[in-house]
Amino acid sequence: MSENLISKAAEILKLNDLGHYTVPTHGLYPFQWNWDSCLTALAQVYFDEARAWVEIETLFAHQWDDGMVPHIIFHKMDDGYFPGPDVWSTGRDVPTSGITQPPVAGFAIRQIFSRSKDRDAASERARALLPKVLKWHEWFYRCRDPRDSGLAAIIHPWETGRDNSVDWDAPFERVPTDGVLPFVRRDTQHANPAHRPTQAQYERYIWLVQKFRSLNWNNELLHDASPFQMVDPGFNAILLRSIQETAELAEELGEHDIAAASKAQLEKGLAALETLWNDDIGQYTCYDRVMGELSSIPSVGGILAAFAPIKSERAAQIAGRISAMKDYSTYAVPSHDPKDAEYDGERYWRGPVWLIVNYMIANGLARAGQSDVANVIENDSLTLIEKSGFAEYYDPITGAPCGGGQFTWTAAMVIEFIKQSKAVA
Ligand code: 9WN
Repeated sequence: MSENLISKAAEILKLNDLGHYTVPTHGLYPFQWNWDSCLTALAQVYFDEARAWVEIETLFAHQWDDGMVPHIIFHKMDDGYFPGPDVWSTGRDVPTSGITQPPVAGFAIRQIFSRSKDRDAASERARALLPKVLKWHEWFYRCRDPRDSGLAAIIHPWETGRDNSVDWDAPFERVPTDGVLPFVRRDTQHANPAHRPTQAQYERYIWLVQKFRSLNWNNELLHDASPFQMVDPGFNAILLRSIQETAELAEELGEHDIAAASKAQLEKGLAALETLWNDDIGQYTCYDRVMGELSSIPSVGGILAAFAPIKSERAAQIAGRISAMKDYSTYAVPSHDPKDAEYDGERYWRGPVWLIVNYMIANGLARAGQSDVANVIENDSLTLIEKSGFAEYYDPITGAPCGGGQFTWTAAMVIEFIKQSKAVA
């Protein structure tokens, strides 16, 4: 059974592999996406170590001089996606978007390094990537935390990767739409519009892009100029876990300066993450930096915080929260609490289950000793695949497949779940 799933998943990785990078799925997303690539490389390493390194190296070849690693690399033109390079207009030789995505690269690099059989090549390639990863992490604290709070903000919903989460509804009221140039969406031609963000949300996505473009993508200015500055616990948790893995890998490779810098970031960031704990709902929640308010929205962003090395007491509370939601949803972990009025089981990040999120939560919980809930998440994830194939996301009640199909990171997570659970067994 699991061998069969692995070979089907491997076929999808191959289908979407363009040699030095992998597209999330043909048609809907025809370029390289940042966190998709890093999570995909986790699975590539089981079949071809060199190929896994190339996936990450290609991404870092497009790192900006200031340290940012962009969220999309437009390696070759394809007008099937909006917004394309002309809208971003970042002025790069190989065009990229001008914002970033959850920094899971540090985690991925350490995992690929640990699993690699060719130790010399792994050391050499990891050593070359380490300073670049550190530079990216430093960029977050310099450009996205100008008041030194220990937490990085996102300035566009696409940066968290949870594009239309309910978390962004209130701050989006501050984002105007006047001056947005007319555009034609392409996503709704590839996927069911009922599974995608609304037109009103797209107009605000584009207003922010135009605003940042008018500031020449100068990251010294963008944070303070943005009416949208949100501190997402899940995003910060990914950053912190990557920082922790970077510190450990750097130590292993004798890169003591990188290790020391990373440890200092980790200590400060973990203490700051704790300020996002929301006792009323028993999970972390987002903080609106413009308003100075902790939100009370029950989205998966605050559950994903389990990916960071949080205190075991917190991991236990998050495990409890997932179990409680399981009583009224069939599959763990919904991206939004089904009991909340804003829940929508098929619309993207407003309810559906995403395998990458499940993987990171399960991984963190297992490390924190919460293996019962981690196993529930893994079983639900694999059941969804058997029932509904390798979709982009799934309705947490019916298990129906939503969004794009033949999805790379979904396939990668299937391989990762199965291989890792064998490694533990
Ligand atoms: C915008 C590629 C990406 C993921 C994101 C997901 C979706 C893009 C879009 O697809 O976002 O970046 O156009 O909808 O929300 O997490 O990285 O799979």
